[in-house]
Amino acid sequence: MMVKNEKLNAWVKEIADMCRPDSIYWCNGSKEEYDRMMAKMIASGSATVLKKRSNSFLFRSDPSDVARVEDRTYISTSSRDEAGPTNNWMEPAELKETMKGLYNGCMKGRTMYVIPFSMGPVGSPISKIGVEISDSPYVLCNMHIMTRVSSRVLELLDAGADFIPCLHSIGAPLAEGQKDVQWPCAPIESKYISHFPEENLIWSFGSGYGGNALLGKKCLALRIASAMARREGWMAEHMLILRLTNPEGRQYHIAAAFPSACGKTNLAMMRPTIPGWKCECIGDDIAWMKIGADGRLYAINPENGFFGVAPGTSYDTNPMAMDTVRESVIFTNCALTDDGDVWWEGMTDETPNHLIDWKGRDWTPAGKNDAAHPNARFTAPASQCPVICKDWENTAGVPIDIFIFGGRRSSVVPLVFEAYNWDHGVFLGATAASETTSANIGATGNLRRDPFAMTPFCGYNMGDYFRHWLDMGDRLGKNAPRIFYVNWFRKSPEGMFLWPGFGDNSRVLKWMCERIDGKIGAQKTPIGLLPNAGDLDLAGLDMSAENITELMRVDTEDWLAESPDIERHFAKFGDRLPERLAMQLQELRKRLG
Ligand code: O2Y
Ligand code: MN
Repeated sequence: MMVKNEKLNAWVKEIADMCRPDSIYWCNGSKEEYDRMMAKMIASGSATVLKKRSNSFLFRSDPSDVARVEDRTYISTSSRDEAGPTNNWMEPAELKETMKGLYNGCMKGRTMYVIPFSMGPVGSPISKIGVEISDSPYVLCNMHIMTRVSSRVLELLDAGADFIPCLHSIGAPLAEGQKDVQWPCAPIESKYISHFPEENLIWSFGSGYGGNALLGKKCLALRIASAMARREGWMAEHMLILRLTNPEGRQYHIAAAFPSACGKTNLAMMRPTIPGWKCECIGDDIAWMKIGADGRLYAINPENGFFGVAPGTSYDTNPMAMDTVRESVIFTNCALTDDGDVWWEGMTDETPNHLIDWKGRDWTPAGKNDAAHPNARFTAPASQCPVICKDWENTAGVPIDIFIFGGRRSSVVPLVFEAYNWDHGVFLGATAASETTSANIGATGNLRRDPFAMTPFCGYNMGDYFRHWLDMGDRLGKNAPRIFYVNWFRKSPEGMFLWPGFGDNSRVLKWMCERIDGKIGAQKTPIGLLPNAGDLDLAGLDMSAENITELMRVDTEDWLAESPDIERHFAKFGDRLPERLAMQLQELRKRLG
C-alpha cells in the first residue's frame, strides 16, 4: 500500500529496506484487525484467552523484559548539554550507526506493521499524529487501546498532515523455518530506547514491553513532546487530570504530578468520601496543555487507555480501575487462575490455593515468589472507566485551576500546603522528592528528587525545563493555576500512616478548591500556606487531635536539614538553573530563620 504522504512513503520504504521484513501491513485500527491479530497470537501460543473475562487476554513476557529500561534510554541531541545531567546521552550519528547495525535485517521472518495513530482526540488543535513501525502484533494490539489508531489518521496524513516517526523492533529476526518463542526480544545490552528531539524522531530496539515499545506513551507524549512543547510554547507533563464538582455544581480541573508508587491512578479515579462532591477521571498519566484564547491553560489527555500497574489494585484501593478491567483488556505478567481469570498480589483478601505464575510455572501460597510480576500491567480502554468524564475527549481540553505536586515522605512534609506564588510553586515542583519503595527504583527508604515526576521523561536539559515552567507562568499571569504540594504518606513516630488516603484525599482537594474560591484563609509558614485549624473537612473521620497535629507539623530544624540536599540537587544543573529558583531556596532559608 502507498499513501499520498510522500514523507511517510519514503520513511516506510527506508525502514523496510533496512529491516527487511517478510511483509508490510498498513493498520487501520478496526475491531476486525484487532481480533485478527489477537487470533494470530492465540494460535502461536503467545496470548492466553481468559475464559472468565470477556474478550480479555494474558501475555507473559520474557523475564528479562519486564519494565522500562532507564539506563538504556537515550536523549540524543547534538550536544550533551542539551540533554542535560538527568539524561543518558550519545551523539546522534554514533547512536544511529550502532542502531542501524542492529536494525539491519532485524525483521526477517516477521511482518512489519505500519501503525498510524493520534495522540489526543483526532482533530484537536492540541493533538499530534505519530506513525509507529513495529514488528510486534502485541504492540499493535496495545496501541489500538492506548492510542487512537484509525483510518481517519491515514486520511489526515494523505491530506499532508505531519507525523512523528516512531520506529520499533523487538530485535528478534526469524531464520527460515525457525520456531518463534512466546515473547521474542533482544538481550539487555542490545536494547536501546532512543530519542532524537531535534528531529522529532524515536528509535526503539530490543524490548516489547510497555513504555519501551508502545512509543506513543512515554517516548512521544512525554520525551519528544516535552521538547516540542518548549519550542512551541506549551506543556507536556507527567500528570493525571481530574474534574472535581462541588455540591453546588461548580467544576474544578486539577492536574497532578507524582513519582511512581504514589497512587496516581488511584487519585485519578478517586471516589470522594465527602457528601455531595463528585470526581471524574480525564487521564491518569499524561497531560498536554496549551494557553487558550481566554488566557487560561487548557489540558487534554493524549492517551486513549490506561496502562496500569495491576499488583495492589483491588476493590478496596481502586474500585473504578477494577470495573474498568472487567472486559476487553490485555493483561501482561499477571498470574492465571485455574478457572481462567487473572490474579495479582493485593487483588483479593483471599489468596488462591493454586495459580500459574507470571513465568508460567505452578504456584501455591507456600512458595516464596510473587505470582504476578510487581510491574504486571493491564491495558484497558479509558472509555470503560465508570467515572470517565464526559469531556475527556473534548478537543478544546479542560481549563486547569490547580496543579498538585507530591511525593511519598514518611516524615518532614505535611499533608498539604499551598505555594506562595508561581515561582514558589515551580520551586516545589523542581525539588519534589519521594522515598523509594520496593516497587520502585533504589533501596527502600532512600530519598530521590524527581522534579515534576519528569526525571525519566524530560526530553531536554531539566534546567531549561524549569525555565520553561517559569516562562509559562509569566505568560499565564493572573490566569495561572494555583500550585499545591501534598504528602499522603506521613507516618506517626510508631510507623503508622497518619492519613487514610484514597477517597479521603477528596477532603484535601476540597480545601484547595475553597482556597482558590477565596472562601478560606491559610496560615503562613516558612514552607508555604497551611490550612487553618478547622478548615480541612475532617467530619466523620476517626482521627485523634494528636495525629492531626503531627500530620500538619512543620519542623523548621527538619526543613533546614533538607536544604543542603536541595542545594546539591540544584548544583547539578550548573548555569542552566534559573536564578529565580536559586532565589527561592535563599528565601526558604530566610523564612526558616
Ligand atoms: O514499565 C513500563 O514500561 C511502564 S511505566 C509506566 C506505565 C504507565 C504509566 N506510568 C508509567 C511510569 O513509569 O511512569
Ligand atoms: Mn507514568
